[in-house]
Amino acid sequence: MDLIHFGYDLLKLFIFILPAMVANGTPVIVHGLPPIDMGKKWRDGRRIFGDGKTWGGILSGIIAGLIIGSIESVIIWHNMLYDAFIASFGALIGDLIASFIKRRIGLERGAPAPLLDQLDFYVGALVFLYLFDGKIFNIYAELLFAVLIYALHRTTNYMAYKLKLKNVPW
Ligand code: CTP
Ligand code: MG
Ligand code: K
Repeated sequence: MDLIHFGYDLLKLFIFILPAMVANGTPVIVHGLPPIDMGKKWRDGRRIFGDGKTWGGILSGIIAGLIIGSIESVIIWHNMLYDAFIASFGALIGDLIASFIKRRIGLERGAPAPLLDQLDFYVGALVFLYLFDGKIFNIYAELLFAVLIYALHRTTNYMAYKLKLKNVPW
């Protein structure tokens, strides 16, 4: 494989995923307002999503993703706002689906679910970018990025825990 082309594919993926990464991280710091499920329970008696998914988190995530998209638009001189919105929205939906799955298998809010916790937003962003933006990326770039995101997620969450932004280090 041509290294320069692979480098270009990685950079392209990075530009499209960065708004999603920021949209995913912002709710940890800026959240609030009622929980998305409004406290409602599923038929199994457990919460639909739980208190870890709030409207404030969705709102702050979308806004932060759009800010990154605006900055990118200026840097690469190409309007990235729609792409940033789709990627951020997909990231937050992916995170929501992961919480739904966690509640259905009986995991409490904040309990660790390895791989799911770290990659939910990334898969959500990629799926949304494909479905609503027609974007397809180099699969090897996507896989390498998954490993990088996993490592970055573990590191930043540990730091957020040390800074007392999170109660658990995952
Ligand atoms: N958060 C939020 N709204 C969202 C996503 C995240 O308010 N849509 C905030 C919550 O304060 C949440 C924190 O960001 O606790 C960390 O997010 P995450 O790790 O995804 O949630 P958990 O608390 O671990 O809950 P779950 O078990 O459902 O993943
Ligand atoms: Mg968590
Ligand atoms: K998550």
